[in-house]
Amino acid sequence: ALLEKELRIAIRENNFHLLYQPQYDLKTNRIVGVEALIRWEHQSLGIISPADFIPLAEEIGVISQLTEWVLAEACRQAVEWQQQGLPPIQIGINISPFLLGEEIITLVEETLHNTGLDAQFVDLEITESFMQDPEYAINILNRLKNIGVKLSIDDFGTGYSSLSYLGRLPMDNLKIDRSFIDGIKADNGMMVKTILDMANHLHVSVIAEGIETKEQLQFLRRFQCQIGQGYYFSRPVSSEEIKALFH
Ligand code: G
Ligand code: G
Ligand code: MN
Ligand code: NA
Repeated sequence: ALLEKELRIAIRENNFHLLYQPQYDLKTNRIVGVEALIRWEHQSLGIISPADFIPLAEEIGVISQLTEWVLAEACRQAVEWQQQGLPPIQIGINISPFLLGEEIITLVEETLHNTGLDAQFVDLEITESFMQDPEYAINILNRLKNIGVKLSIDDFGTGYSSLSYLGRLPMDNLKIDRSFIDGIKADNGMMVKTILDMANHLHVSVIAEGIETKEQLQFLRRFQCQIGQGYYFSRPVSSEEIKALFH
């Protein structure tokens, strides 16, 4: 209850900030995108993980206000980077499955309009749990695609394996959950290879998450995974540090 109260206050006062984790093209080693990750540092409670407060925000019905802030801040930052002369990169934004409905369409449209960011630079990350009602999901996702944004399936492989309609989802990227990258040694990369193969057939590109070792990176390169992110490259960092990576 304390955390609930503090979360409501934090939302009212925008007491959050975003960190950005770079995503690398594994062929060229260039940064092609960043994932925006929300952070909450409470003045007396300290750092509270989004793994704790995002589910709470969903539960108490404030996730839409929170996402509104994340979207606006991430898009504003992307525009600022472009104005500062950085090459345009894509910005990954996590979208709670709770929000996927009519509301998110308007919110994305309005945010793009207000910030002036071109839709092609936004990559909405959506987990598989949203796909429980496939017909509904496909409808909403198609409408998001019509705005011009990119769509990624986040944490792929950990949710509802809805292989039967995966090919009907208008997805641009599939983000392999980091548990599979972590498991490369144990299973000789069997799962990763299988997912890469499937993605290839579906004409979606793959973003490998949670790359922590050189061996994992070499394996992913060898099997032509397109994009990677993880502590091996960089932890999530401030917007200033992202800028510095381009100099
Ligand atoms: O960055 P970190 O590993 O602490 O994130 C923990 C979890 O919180 C991850 O599942 C991540 O997707 C989620 N998360 C981080 N930032 C956001 C955000 O802005 N919105 C939503 N919905 N989830 C986020
Ligand atoms: O659920 P989602 O994939 O959005 O979660 C992203 C989270 O993963 C971020 O909170 C980020 O801090 C974390 N993360 C990013 N790279 C790595 C990594 O290499 N190893 C681990 N363990 N976590 C990572
Ligand atoms: Mn994500
Ligand atoms: Na993920």
